[in-house]
Amino acid sequence: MILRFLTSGESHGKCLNAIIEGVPAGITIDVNFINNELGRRQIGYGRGGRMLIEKDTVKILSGVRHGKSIGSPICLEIENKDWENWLIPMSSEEVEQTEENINLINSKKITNVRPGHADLAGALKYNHTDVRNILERSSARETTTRVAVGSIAKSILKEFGIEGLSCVTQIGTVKAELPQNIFEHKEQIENSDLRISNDNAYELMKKEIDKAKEDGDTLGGCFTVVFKNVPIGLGSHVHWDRKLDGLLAQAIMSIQAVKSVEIGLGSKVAETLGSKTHDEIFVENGKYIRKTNNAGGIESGMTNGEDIVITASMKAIPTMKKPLNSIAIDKKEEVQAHFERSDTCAVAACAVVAEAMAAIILADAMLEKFSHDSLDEMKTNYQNHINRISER
Ligand code: EPS
Repeated sequence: MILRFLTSGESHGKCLNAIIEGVPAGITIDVNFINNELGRRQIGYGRGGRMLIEKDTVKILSGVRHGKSIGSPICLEIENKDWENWLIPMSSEEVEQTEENINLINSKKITNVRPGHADLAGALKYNHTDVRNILERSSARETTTRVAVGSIAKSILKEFGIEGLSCVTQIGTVKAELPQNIFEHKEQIENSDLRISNDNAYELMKKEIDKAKEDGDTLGGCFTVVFKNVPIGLGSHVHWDRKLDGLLAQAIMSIQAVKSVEIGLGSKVAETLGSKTHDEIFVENGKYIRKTNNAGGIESGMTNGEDIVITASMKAIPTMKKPLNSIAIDKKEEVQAHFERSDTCAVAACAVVAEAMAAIILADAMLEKFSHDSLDEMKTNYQNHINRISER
């Protein structure tokens, strides 16, 4: 990858960080845009108490001068406001062994592993007796940094008119329609705290979330991410690890609680005849066009100029107020799983994180195709590519 990044930070640690390498010089980096993206991740009917504590905002520590990237690594920092409540249990330094401190640390120690979370495998793998050492990093709080990095990727894509948007299509058993052109419904989606495009399913979805909350349970769902104006020829057919659909699927599958990722028709290809699956090719005003987009904008690992359409499903969050049966790993005794604080439903937030992950992969593919030292160089190469295609 050319656009590489690392993130660090625990859910209740001091802050979250990201270092992003490979951003060309000359990209407009607007701190308000990044903060707006962070805010979009925090919205969602059914989210928990943590979102009332945090108002995620970014500090840009390096790589940007006077609002433009300079080609050096960009370092981002997002403060955890909740850190103030965790100074002793999450201290990076040794703490004085007073009775008060020991009690504080012990009160935050976790041994009752949560089914469905990283707790059991993580504690055994990393040889921890306190499962908090796993929970802190496996928490979906980590997705804050992905959205921050994604907003830098979106800033690169924006220079080429490439735009992404997500829309929730299912919460629990309630389905909402995916509009034909989701960009025409952007305002409605952005104004909906469930990220749905029209109100028909809204009350039913809310009811289902309320019911789960009342029962101490949690809920999953589905969402779709669409990117438009993506040029033909990103990715490659020549090798497995250069196929863009594979890269997008990995990036989105890596988001906490995501259990399936589909592109275009997705699993429906199994039941659809070839004649109804493949998007026939036409020429209109000298341009190659399709009248359908079952491929979701990708054929044989390469973009074909149509919208990139990715659908994913998220499982219900495993931190539950009404806990499942589990085991305490210190005594191997039957217990109820640990509950701290949790969201009842975070599908809308997950959709925003998926937009960010898809943006990172698409921006990387743009840098690979059109060079990556400066935006000017990239734009020249991009225009040559577009001209060459239109002349054929
Ligand atoms: C989240 C922050 C977390 C959780 C949630 C998502 O904060 P806290 O643990 O302090 O409440 O609210 O993550 C989970 C429920 C989970 O199981 O990972 C966030 O910032 O999105």
